[in-house]
Amino acid sequence: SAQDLPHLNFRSFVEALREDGDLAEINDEKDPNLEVSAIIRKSCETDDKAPLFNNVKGAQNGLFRILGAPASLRNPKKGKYGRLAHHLALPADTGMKEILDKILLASKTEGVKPNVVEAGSFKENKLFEGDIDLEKLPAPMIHQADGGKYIQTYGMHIVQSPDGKWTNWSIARAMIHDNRHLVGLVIQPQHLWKIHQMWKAIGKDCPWALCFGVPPAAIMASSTPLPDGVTEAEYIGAMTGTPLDVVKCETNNLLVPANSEIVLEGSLSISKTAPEGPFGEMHGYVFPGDFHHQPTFKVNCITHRNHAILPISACGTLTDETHTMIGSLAAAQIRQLCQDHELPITDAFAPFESQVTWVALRVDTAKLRAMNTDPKTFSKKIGDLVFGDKVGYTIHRLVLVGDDIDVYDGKQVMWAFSTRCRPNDDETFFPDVRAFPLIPYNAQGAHSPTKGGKVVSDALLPAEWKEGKNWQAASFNESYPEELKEKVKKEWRGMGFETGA
Ligand code: FMN
Repeated sequence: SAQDLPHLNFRSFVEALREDGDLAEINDEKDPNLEVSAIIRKSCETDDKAPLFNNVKGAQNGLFRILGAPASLRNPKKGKYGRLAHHLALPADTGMKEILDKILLASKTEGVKPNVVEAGSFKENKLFEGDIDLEKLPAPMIHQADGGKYIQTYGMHIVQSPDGKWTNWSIARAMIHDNRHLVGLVIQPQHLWKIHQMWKAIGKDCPWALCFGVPPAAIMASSTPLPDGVTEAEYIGAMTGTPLDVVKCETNNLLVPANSEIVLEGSLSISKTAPEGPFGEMHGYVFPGDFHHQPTFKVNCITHRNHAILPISACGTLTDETHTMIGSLAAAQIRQLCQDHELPITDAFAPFESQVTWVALRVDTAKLRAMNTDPKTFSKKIGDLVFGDKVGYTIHRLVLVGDDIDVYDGKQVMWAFSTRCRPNDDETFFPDVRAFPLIPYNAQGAHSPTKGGKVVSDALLPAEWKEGKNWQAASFNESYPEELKEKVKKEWRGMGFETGA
C-alpha cells in the first residue's frame, strides 16, 4: 500500500538508502557512549553514507538500533540531496528548488485528514510503568560535553491544543533526565511552547507523545515552521496525496503514525523543570557546563516495533539535518510569506556557508523596478515582514540578490554579498525583533540573547534598482560568445580536462 512507500514508512526509507548504496550497515558492536556519534559526525563532515548501527551496545529486547545522518548530504554522484528527496517521494537527484517547491505544494490547499486505523506496527511491544527505565536504554551520548544522553534529536513531539482543534507535530531536542523523565527545549515562539502555554493557562499537564522513525514526510513537515493552527498530519496528507494512517496511543487520546518505530507516551509538565543542556548545537558549538532549566516530560508507556530503529542527528559543524532541514525549510516558508505579501521574491535559501543564519532572497528585479520603491523602504518592509514572523525566527541576515544569482549555490551568494553590498550603507538593522538565542553571538554577548541583531543586506547594485544589470560577470558563462562556449565544452574532455564538461 501507499503507506509502505519510503516517504510514508521509515523502514522503507532505510531500504531505499540501502538500494542507493547510501547505507553503511555496521554489525559490529558500537558504543552509544560517543562512539556511535563520532562515526555519524565524521560521516556528516565528509558527506558519506548514512550509518545503520545494528548492534548497539546495551540494546535489549529490540530497543534499539540506530540510524545516523538521516537527512544529511551524500556524495553528489548519488544525488547530493538524495536523502531529503526520499523524504518527499522525489527522485534522488532532485535539486533544492524542487525539494522546497514540494514542501510548499500544500500551502494553498485544503488539508487531508489522517486515517484512524486499529493496528500499528509499533504495538508489537508494550512497556508500562514498572517496566520502564529510560536510564537503561542505549541512548546516545552525542558530544563529550553534552549535559546528558540526547535520545531525542530526530523524533516528533505530538501535542494538542486543549480544545482538540490543533495537533502539532515538531522536532525539539530532549535528553534523559531520570528513569521516567526526559527534559528538553520548549522555547518561544515554537508551537510546542505555544501549546504548552495553553495547558498552563488551564492548569493541567499537557498530554504528549514522542514518536521515532515516523514517516519521513511527517518529519519534514514537523521541522517546517507551518502557520499557527495548521495540523501537520493534514498538511502531509495534502502534500503527498495520501491520508496518513494513525493509531491511538495506549494511555492517552493522541493519534500517532501507525508505522512508527518507537513511541513514548506521557505528559509534558506545566510545573516541573530540570537542568537541560548543554548540547553540541546546529551552529557547531557546545559550551561545557552551560545548562538552563526546561520543562520535563513524564514517560508512562513505551511501544515499539521489533528490532526498532532510533534515528538520530549528531548535529554540529557542517553538514547535518539541522542545516539541510532547519535552514532550508525556514527559507521555503520565508519565500512563501514574501509571495503572499506580493513581494517580488522568486527563491529563498539559507546558505550552508552561513551556518544557516542567513537567507538569500532572489529578487525579480523587473518587478522590483515596477514597484517604484527604493532600497531603504524595500529593505525595511521585507525585514519587518520576515523578522516579525515566526518563520524568520532562526535567521539573522536576509541578503537581497538579483536575477543572475542562483541562491541555492552558496558560492554565488557569497560573491554577490561580498561585492555588491556596502557594509552599513546598504544594510538596514532591526534592533527590536526576536533574536535566535542559540547563535553564539546572541547567547554569549552582554546584550539580550533574545532581542535584535538582525539585518537586511541589500546586494543589488544601484543599476538593478533603476534600469537593470549594467555589467557582465567576468566568468565563463557571461564573458564569452555562445558559439565559443559550445566549442570549448565540446572539446573539453578531448583536451584532457576531467571535470565540468
Ligand atoms: N527546534 C527547537 O525549538 N528546538 C530544538 O531542539 C530543535 N531541534 C531540531 C533538530 C532537528 C534535527 C531539526 C530538523 C529541527 C529542530 N528544531 C528544533 C527546529 C524545529 O523543528 C522547527 O523550528 C519547527 O518549525 C518547529 O515546529 P513548529 O513550527 O510547529 O513550532
